[in-house]
Amino acid sequence: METLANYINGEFIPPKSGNYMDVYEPATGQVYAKTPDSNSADIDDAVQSATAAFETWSNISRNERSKILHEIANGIESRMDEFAEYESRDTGKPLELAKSVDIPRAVTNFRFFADHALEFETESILDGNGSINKVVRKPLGVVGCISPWNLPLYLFSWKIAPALASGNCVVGKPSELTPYTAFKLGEICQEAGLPKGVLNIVHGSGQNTGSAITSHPEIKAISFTGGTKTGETISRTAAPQFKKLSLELGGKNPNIIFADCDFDTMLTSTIKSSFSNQGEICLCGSRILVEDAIYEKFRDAFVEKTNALIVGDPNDDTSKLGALISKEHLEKVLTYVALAKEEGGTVLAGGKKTSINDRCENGYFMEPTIIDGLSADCRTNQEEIFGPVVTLIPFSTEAEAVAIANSTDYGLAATIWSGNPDKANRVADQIDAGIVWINCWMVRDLRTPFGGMKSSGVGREGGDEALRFFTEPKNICMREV
Ligand code: TXE
Repeated sequence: METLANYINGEFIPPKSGNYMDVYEPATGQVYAKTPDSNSADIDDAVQSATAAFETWSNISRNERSKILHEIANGIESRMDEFAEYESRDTGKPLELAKSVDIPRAVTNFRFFADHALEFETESILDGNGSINKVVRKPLGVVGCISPWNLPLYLFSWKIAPALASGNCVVGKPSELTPYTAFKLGEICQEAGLPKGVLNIVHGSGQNTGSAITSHPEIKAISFTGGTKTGETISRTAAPQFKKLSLELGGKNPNIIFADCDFDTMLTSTIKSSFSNQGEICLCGSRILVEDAIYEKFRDAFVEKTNALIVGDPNDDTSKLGALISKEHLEKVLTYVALAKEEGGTVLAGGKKTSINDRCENGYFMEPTIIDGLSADCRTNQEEIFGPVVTLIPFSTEAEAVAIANSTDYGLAATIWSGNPDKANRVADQIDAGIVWINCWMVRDLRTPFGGMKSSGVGREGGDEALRFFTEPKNICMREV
């Protein structure tokens, strides 16, 4: 059995406590590795090495930093298949998805910020009375990046890349459920020539390792993606220390389908937005709002397509859904199906745990599930399930669709399907969400702001927003003599 190590000051080292946690392969239910459960002593070491590296890293040219980030991207790309296998093994997601989305996007994240940091502009303001204000942006110092299990390297790199590109040194922690690609990233950094201590990857639980990062006085900012409850806990520790905080939290995203949409394109996309990555993407559309006029037509076609999706071994090319992340998470998702029934819902498709033969017989698989007949305000329609479960809700007017869409505590993303651009834009304008897609889903330009409103988070990632987050502006006002 493989034993993972922390990557601190450019070296792979064991946790000081000697404590480890089991890493499960969700598709088989078997433990395949041990990962450190690091504590504050390990975080102290990581912060110390990051602090020592900061002087040099923040002062080398942006071009130099950019070159090294490109080398990291190249390194991951050259081991694309291998990394995709690791990611699929850790998460249970189809290998094909890890190959086509997760790992390519991690490569793109490093490339994008390597280039974008070179184009990042600062303002200078002339006041008309002979003074010039020059705004300079300085890196913060040592920052903490904490990421979840659903898109492990994708989301880890989405934080690390802008932090490094803007001159910070990082103490990063991947989810303890999916540590492997972050562990291997250490090798890539060594090969890419990233100076020691610039990036430190410390493994462990949220309770021990995560909270040691959040509470460390020398860590100037926390960039976090994960559950809303965890976001609250982190805020309680970090806010009184006046750390900068970027929190990307949960969602309960509406997918609003008007009768005048392009039905076939909408249907194909809605299958993806419902069940990609077993529904374990914060941007998945979990509440499908359908205009009365096409409710039955949509319901029947959607059920048919959903029933045709193959849940199977992530290594099989035919599998569209793999395993859920853990036994506990599978049980949580099944509990929501039971709750939906109690709340008066009808299960139109799926609803059950499913078994896959051979090596996957003990894996955490579940049928893609569709439920209708629920009120918009019941718990099933209000709480994030984060699995392959969607609900159908009919509506008759634009105003009703907007009211239902906005009726949850969340405000991350929304999708609107309509052949009428005026209507689609009017509705988009009224939806409380950080991202609204019209006639598409998951189309991402990395320059755009990414994040949520309400309980879906604070702050934005992506493009200039991320570089602003990881830097501090200083205004230098000079009076011309
Ligand atoms: O998230 P956690 P989990 C949501 C989704 C899911 C729920 C729980 O609803 O069911 O979150 O998932 C670290 N201090 N999303 O359990 O616990 C933890 O170790 C510091 C939405 O994975 O929030 C991990 O590295 N860190 C989301 C990271 O936080 C702590 C994607 C996320 O873990 C900590 C994933 C603490 N006290 C889940 N406790 C999205 N929006 O993309 C935990 N962590």
